[in-house]
Amino acid sequence: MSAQPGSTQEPRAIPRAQLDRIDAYWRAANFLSVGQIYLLGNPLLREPLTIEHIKPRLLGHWGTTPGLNFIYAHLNRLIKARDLDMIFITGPGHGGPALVANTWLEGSYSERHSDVSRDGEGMARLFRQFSFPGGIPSHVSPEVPGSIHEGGELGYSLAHAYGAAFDNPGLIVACVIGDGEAETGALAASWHSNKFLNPRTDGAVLPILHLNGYKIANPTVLARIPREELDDLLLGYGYSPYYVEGEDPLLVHERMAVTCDAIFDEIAAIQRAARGRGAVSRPRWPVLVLRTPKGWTGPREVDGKRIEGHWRSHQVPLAELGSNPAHLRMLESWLRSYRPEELFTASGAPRPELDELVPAQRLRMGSNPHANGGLLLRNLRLPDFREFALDVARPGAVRGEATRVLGGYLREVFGLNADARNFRLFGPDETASNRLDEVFEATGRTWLAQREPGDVNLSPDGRVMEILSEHVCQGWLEGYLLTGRHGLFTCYEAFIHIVDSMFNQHAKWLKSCRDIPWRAPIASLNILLTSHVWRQDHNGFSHQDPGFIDLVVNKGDLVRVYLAPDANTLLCVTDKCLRSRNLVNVVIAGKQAQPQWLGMDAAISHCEAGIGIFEWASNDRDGEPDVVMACAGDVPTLETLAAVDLLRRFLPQLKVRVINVVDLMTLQPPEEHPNGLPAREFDALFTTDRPVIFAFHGYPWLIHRLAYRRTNHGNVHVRGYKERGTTTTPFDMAVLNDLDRFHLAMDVIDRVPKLGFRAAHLRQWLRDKLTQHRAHIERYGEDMPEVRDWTWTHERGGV
Ligand SMILES: Cc1ncc(C[n+]2csc(CCOP(=O)(O)OP(=O)(O)O)c2C)c(N)n1
Ligand SMILES: [Mg+2]
Repeated sequence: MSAQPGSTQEPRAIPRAQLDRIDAYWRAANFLSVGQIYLLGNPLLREPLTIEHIKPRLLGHWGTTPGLNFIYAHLNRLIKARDLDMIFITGPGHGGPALVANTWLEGSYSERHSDVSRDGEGMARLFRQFSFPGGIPSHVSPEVPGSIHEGGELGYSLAHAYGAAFDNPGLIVACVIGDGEAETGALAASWHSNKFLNPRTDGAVLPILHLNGYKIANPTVLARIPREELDDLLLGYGYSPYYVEGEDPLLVHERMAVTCDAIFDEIAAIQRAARGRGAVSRPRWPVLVLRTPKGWTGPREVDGKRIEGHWRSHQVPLAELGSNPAHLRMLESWLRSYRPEELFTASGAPRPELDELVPAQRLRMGSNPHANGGLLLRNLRLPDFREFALDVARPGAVRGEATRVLGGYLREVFGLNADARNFRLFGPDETASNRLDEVFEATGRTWLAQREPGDVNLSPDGRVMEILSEHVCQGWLEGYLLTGRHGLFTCYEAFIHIVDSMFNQHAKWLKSCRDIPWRAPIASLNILLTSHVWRQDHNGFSHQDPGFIDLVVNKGDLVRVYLAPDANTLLCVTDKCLRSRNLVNVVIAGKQAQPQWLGMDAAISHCEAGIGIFEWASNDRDGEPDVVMACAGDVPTLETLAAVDLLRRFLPQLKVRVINVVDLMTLQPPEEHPNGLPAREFDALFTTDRPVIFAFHGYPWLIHRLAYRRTNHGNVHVRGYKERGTTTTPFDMAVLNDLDRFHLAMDVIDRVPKLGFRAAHLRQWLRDKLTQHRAHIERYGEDMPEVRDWTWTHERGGV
């Protein structure tokens, strides 16, 4: 009888010896997991357990661990039997002890951490180091070989798994999903990734829904709906569910082995069919539902309360070892129930019988290079971005749409890397809206679901990945990067907040990797934010939020934030981002037509420094500036230049210096960030005593946060977004937030002491302009022509 999807598998003939071997392996992993949580000494229980052998603080998570160990052991059998190239993603990443135990058993751990040898001494270290000061974290952190997923923050396992599988046709990604994790929005959306996986050119993902019934202190939704409903759900997501259930280990081993054979036969058949002739269609991929008790094989009951098969097993089941001798005895009998004397040699190494389940060196999941993606990383072939430059004969002479220009460059990136198949663009349905649609000349939108005649650019081979879930976009890209490829995520600025926390987690991963020498560098996470706060002409307030960068800068030297004032600077910074490693790069650039300021040579110099004086807009060359006008972001740059234009026309004696910031981190001191400008250079630019009017793309206080230690900080006055938004004209958005040219010019009058009463006439004229503006837009519904059509017309260096 072969296993059929949708039903629990009846036991069938799998040689008993094989099942015993799997069981021994599982017991060894369980023993090693419990040892990590509890033991400081006496690792092999060669003497009776006493309180001196127990860690003073018991930290970790038992409940999920036996299930993870169970799955790992069975996957090893399949890898060996079928020579599979497989990685393991642990959704419930709090089950760190399981993955540490398994990678130690198979030898991968000791190869990466030579001090934790595969013998009794190493086992003692293995136990001691877990969740211990100076040791390793409790989760499946980067220290764990074979991990690309820490799993501390639940929800992203399946998106990571698919990201890893894209363009890796030989790879199988086994992905354990906690039944609690499955309640998250990110995970719920990730099931749909199967509509984006090409069975011919991508690998396979095997989702394993770990239905252990509980979360921390509650049952899980999916464990408490009728089987038919769960079946309908998974079928509705487009999968073929297979079920393995039970509590009796030997029976469940048998069911698992039979079912996994059927599943892997099915995966092989799907791939064979797709890789033959004919059109590629979307298969119904298998999903495995494993329903076993939480805390399986642990204490059944403690102090009259149920533990095994209950949420109480989630963390550390026996917590009063010091004060309650009965607990200590229970722990000892729990550990001895795994019969360690049958599993480990006298010296503490795993017995040779266990080795029989360990896959070949290169196929061990803890040593799979896909899970240390930097090892497989190939540089992108990048076109010369100068070839895509807009010709800007003089500042303001032409108008252009920055992201449209970038689209041409990205089209070429796709073309040059078509054979390498290692670059993808991710976004929630906005590639065209963000005006990057030239990429569709080189590739399509990935789409394995149904297609209809009116569809545009949908293709099973497309490399532009659009799903309306920022979580899934971000998760796919992370998985893709962590397995050694490259990509770019484009997103509306306001909605990138949806992945705030995912950004945090990825940055933490990168930071930890810095201290792990065997983790090879990976391509940076590149995020392009466009359709930004200042130009939400169609959408208004809900779409206006520039706060993502406030979060991003918390991650210090791991991040770069680039605010491109025009198209050529956007080309420069994007090229830089695609070449960088181990960073998160956030680029903000507009998509709307606006005057272009820098020719390509000027843009390159400007981006190289990250900050600089716009000489052509300044008139302080012969002396000291009376005021510094700083700007960061495309709309603030435009308004600053328009303000400078007014000031120079009406107050020609005023010496104005214009500074533009492309690389926001230059504002930080160099001790805080590698791109920080040295104090002397900063003081030379911003002076030590002149007023600085700073027009900023985001919330004003970010500039103060970054620059608060600078000498002239007391004179820095920042204008930015102050949460005044609506559906209105582009210029009115600036006016509502006091960032417009008239307000900026008034700020100068108010802040430069010598102007005072001399500039009173101009100040009044500016004030009246704002009144005219209001009347005009309320009457005509668009900006005054003198505002809308303004551009820079001064000759270089003078009025
Ligand atoms: C996004 C997120 N919210 C909350 C938590 C806190 N938390 C840690 S484990 C856990 C329960 C997880 O349950 P499940 O996914 O079923 O895992 P398992 O039962 O295998 O431990 C929760 C809520 C978290 N880690 N991540
Ligand atoms: Mg659970």
